[in-house]
Amino acid sequence: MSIPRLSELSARLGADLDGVRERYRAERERRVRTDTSTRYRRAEGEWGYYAADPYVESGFTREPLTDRVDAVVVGGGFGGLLAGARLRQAGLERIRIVEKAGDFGGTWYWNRYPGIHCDIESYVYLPLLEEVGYMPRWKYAPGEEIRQHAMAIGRTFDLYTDALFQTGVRELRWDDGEWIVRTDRDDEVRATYVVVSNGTLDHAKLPRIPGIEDFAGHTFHTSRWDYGYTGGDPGGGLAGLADKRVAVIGTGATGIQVVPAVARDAEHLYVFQRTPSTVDVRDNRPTDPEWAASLGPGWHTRRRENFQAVVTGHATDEDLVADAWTASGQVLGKIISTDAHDDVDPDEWEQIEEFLDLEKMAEIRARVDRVVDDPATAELLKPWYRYACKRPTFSDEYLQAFNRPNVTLVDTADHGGVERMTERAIVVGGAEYPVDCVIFATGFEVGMSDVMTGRLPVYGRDGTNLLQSWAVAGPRTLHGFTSNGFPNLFHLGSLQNAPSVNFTHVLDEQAIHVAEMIAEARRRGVKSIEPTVEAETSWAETIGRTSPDREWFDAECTPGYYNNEGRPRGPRQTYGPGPGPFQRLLREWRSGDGIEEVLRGG
Ligand code: N01
Repeated sequence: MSIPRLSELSARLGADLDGVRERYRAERERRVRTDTSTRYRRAEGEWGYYAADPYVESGFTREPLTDRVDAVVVGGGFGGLLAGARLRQAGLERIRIVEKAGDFGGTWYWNRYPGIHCDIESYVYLPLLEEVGYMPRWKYAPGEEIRQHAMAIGRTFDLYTDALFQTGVRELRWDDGEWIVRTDRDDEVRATYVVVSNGTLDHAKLPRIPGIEDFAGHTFHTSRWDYGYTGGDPGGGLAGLADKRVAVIGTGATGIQVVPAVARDAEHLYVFQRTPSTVDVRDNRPTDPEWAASLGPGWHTRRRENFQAVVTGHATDEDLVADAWTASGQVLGKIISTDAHDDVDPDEWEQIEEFLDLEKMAEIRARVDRVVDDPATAELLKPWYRYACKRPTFSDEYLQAFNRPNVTLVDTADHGGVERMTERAIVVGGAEYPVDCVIFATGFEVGMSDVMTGRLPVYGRDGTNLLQSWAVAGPRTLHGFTSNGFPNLFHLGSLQNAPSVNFTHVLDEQAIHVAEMIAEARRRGVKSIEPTVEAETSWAETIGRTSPDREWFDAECTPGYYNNEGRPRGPRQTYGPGPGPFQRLLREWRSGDGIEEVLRGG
């Protein structure tokens, strides 16, 4: 993909750049919140019922376990499953995944709302397809198919045998050369290695809407869909809503998928929007059996590497996925770090990117006009911000839902969101909308693992508390995985690492890296995997030097979780060149002298 020249772009667009910038600024101002710290509450304590597991019977009990395994993996989502699978391939025998849900699947276990699909192509999103021998049935898989695949990984790699479900890890403590893993069921499991992969979209957020506790109708969060109330299943058929007035609050990636399903079955649906999402083309289709049969070994790795290269703006001759994500590769640079344009003058690239962004956003808004019949509703659904300010979304049903007579869009931007709830209604701008049911599509605490929030305390050598040891100078890791003083403990996730939009790919590369470090240590009879302080310092410098400065960009975006609700958040702590170069760096480190640094203590 070649980069268009600036002169070509400005001629092509003839855009009123200042006018658009001014409009973006004005739309942002409408949404800036001054009291952001109090806008959300966690679904815990007296709000804990919003987080209760609807998929298991309550009252499950079992005897506490006291035993010893090779590895404990904290979390049974794709990160934990990939860690388990790669450790199994590395020859570990006793692998215990500890998961607070009733089964594997992570986000796909919890999120079963109607309409749920993965918006990344299934052939690159679902991991271990060749190993499990599975071909997804759709280009964009429904959530249940993804959950089933997670369970199939568990079976294929024999991860059920030692798994503990409905169990939360409470503490990790290094003791005499191994980890003691304590859980909320009083287990005390000793493990040589611990891998922490407890997710970043785990804790549901509820807005602090005044009067929320007065509402006497039915409410739930999308990540705990109440099919007992709505009827139906993730495929739809919500017969229980036929005589109900329903409110959906939130129009992010979840709201976009939920709204069409509820619109089909509810007597009336009110969609409460604060910021419209970008809604791009979906074009889902069943898997072509001939294409599937034509794929040779290694196709999955090739395809997901190609996807990663294209969405990070790296010129490639082919775009295998060819969808709305890859078409936007050149304007995703503010979401996924990349070194793809390092050979262009940075100021010139900023201008080129802004023009490309402008073009993309104009296309997104033109689609709203084409699809939505009522011009006033269409106007409200148009996003006015730069593409990478918010998580892009994709749907061929969402905008169409607003053409139905039983669907009303209620814009809340001028009121900082839903203003108030009463016993029977939602209030915005003084107008009351009586409803029977309120569905919160208000998202999750994002980007914070339980280790980083302190929910999961970790004590290393000499009882040092991991979070406290990072309190002064910030996180200290080698490549985001390991820390001095915390031997044989590995983190998966985004910290001091290189995230991307296809997160299962990122997690798999991380799981492979951890498993290969452990395999090498075992080959050499080395007991302890732990970086030196010097290696951590050097990595912190690399992160500090390369981590992208997005403060100015974030400051111009509408508030949302991508820009920390509009508050400055300091350096991003990611590896600037991006996921491809990071994965290459890890491979070279493993095959070169680098790995010597962490293998100590034989
Ligand atoms: O959550 P969100 P989500 N009054 O935080 C609104 C992943 N995901 O569950 O934008 C009115 O994005 C809020 O408004 P605003 C993906 O990574 C993936 O939708 O802040 N509205 C926003 O519209 C995604 O990014 C898939 O102005 C209020 C919404 O609630 C992440 O999950 C599918 C409000 C929250 O949106 C989270 O997405 C689905 C109030 N008081 C999700 N408070 C895939 O397919 C909040 N809002 C891979």
